[in-house]
Amino acid sequence: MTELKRNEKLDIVELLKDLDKYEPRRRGWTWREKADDQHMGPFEYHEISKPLKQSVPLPPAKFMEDVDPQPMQTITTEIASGRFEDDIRRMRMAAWHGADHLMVIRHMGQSHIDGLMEGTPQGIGGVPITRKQIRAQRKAIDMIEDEVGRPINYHSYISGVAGPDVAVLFAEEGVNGAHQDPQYNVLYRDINCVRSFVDACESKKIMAWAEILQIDGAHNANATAREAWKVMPELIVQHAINSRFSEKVGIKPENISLSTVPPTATPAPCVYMDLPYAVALRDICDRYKMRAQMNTKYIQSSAREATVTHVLNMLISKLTRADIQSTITPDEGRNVPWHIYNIEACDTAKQTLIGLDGLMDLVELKKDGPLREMARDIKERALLFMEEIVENGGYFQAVQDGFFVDSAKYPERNGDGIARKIEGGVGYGFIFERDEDYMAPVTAHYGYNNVEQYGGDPENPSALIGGCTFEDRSKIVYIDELDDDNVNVRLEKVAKYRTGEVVTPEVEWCGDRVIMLTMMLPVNKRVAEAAAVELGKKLGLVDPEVISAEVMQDAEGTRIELKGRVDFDIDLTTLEIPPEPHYLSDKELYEEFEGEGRHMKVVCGTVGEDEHSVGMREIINIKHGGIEKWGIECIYLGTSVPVEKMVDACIEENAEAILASTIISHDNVHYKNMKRINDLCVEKGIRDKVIICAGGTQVIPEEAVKTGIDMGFGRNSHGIDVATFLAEERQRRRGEK
Ligand code: Z97
Repeated sequence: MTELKRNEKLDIVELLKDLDKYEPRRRGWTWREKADDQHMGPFEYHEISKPLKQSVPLPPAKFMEDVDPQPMQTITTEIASGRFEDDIRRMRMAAWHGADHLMVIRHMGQSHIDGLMEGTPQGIGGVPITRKQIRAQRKAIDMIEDEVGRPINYHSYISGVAGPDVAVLFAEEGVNGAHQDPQYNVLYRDINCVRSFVDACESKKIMAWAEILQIDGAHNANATAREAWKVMPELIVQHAINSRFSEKVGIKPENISLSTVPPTATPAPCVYMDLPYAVALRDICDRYKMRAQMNTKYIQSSAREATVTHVLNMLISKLTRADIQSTITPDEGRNVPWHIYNIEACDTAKQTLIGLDGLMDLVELKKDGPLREMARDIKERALLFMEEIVENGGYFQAVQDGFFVDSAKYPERNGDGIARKIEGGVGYGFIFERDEDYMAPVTAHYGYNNVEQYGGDPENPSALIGGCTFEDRSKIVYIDELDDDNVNVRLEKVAKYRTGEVVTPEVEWCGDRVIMLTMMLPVNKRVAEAAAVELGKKLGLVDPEVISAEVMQDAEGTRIELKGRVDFDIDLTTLEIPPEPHYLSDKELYEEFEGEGRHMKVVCGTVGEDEHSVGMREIINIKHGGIEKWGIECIYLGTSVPVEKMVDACIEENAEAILASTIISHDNVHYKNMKRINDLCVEKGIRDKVIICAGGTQVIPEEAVKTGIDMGFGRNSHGIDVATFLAEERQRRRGEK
């Protein structure tokens, strides 16, 4: 397998070669490990995990020795653009930002497909779970995890009538996590309930063998319910049913993860409502892992709003417990799976969880009062719900009677639950008792394999056929894509982008050319939406569309986010890239000016007959990133300072540099002043001891040095430019550069 290089794109064409021979490295889920050393850069942490080998730290890290502490929680990102080759690149970006649980959510309801899919599902769009797709992605993830230095969990869904077949495929291909919950099939996909539970026995047995971490589907009740905060008792019931069922089939509790969701969002007083719920759930289900799903029910199209909900949800995760933290983005609200939002949400999770590091050493949840009373109330309602299911004749009957996803708070009922018939739904009538001569010479099969009568060993049933695909991978049949709409065709169409000849914007797929514009239009929402589309057209965008509109004030204005496509590429071969500005780091500058015997004194002022003062002060003043920041002592002489006075002050103060500001430029007086400063220094015999710099809006550095001074600083110069120059000029004079 080729090694990825941080400055080179992942080569998808190369990756797709020899997929028929690919074998996954491992089975099962991997958790982050606590770092032996909780000390990183200038900080002491409390519960950070082992650091990454390579990553993209949070933006402020540059002020803090570039540290990139990783929380203990696994961070999930959901990736579902419908083109697996593009998703692979997004996976790499997400991993660099701290994701180690890559969940492939499909475009269309995978569980509507009744059998295993091979080849390309031409015509239905989206990505189903084909062996090819899984292998390509798992192989890429192997490379990515080597690159970042942390194992990455690959995740998909074991649902639908094909659930058990899918489970086998996942076990064979090294999938590490999967949603599996027969209640999801029943309620949301109208698959027959008996069939769903029978299938789940087989699926869960296989998951147990492959040590796939299971996530349930309780959060879907929250996302579907009319008033999501009312379903709290039911959420606990759904978790309980799937978890106990899974344990009985053989999944270890540590591989069972609850998909817990804070049920509501602001403007509800959400922490007041969500925290007791989180406490109640953990009281009842503490032996299982917690996958904290973000609230998706109320998410709208605003990135800001989604982020605040996310952060509030993570406060609950920290105050209680979460082993896996999800990162849902506004994409969920507007159905646009865009790279940038995935990455932003991973950063939001990392930033918040690290920001809350050590929280529970500082605060504790009250042992009495409303928190515990509300938690107790939720638990009692959940228990009563469960008892009623039993009294009513069991789970299937309860589903038929519409117990679930009812919009009232249990025990109240509105009669609007999702009711599914015991004798109905997809797959009804396709459950058969095993015949006497039934035989299943396979590993991880639910129930009786019945191999004895054929001379087999019940302890090792697959030995009868020399091992099933779990033991003998040569029996796995790999089928490549067979239709025209396949990855090779798609890659060919975007070849020019992959080779780096040209570049065009991309949000989801290579070469999709989509861009987003943010604007404020000083009109009401309806007018703003129409005007924004018109504006997009005038800018030459193809198919401009408003994706988010927020009222600033009904008459005064609306904030609009507009998306659209450009119809051109940028030719990279003719692009002129200006050199990167050169700055020394804070650390280097502090070392230069604060080290033993390194103190630097400078005299500064605006020279000639020139009353401009702001520019010079901005260069000096610590508040605006001026050179004082790094310990340079500045003797400020004011404005209209005669050049003689500048030079005399330099001698008197024994200063190392003269910084002259000169804005007025008629008759080239600015350059004349520079020359006079230089000449005076020569005359007075101090030129070799003093660094002379001059700056101003009309100063061209090349012209300035021609006057004999050391450096000129033009428009848009800042303290950092001057400090970097002073430090390096000093080093040059010391003979170090
Ligand atoms: C999450 N944001 O992270 P289909 N089984 C279960 C599910 O919850 C889902 C599927 C199967 C969510 C994921 C919604 N969940 C998105 C328990 C989907 C997928 O192929 O779309 O029918 O099944 O949990």
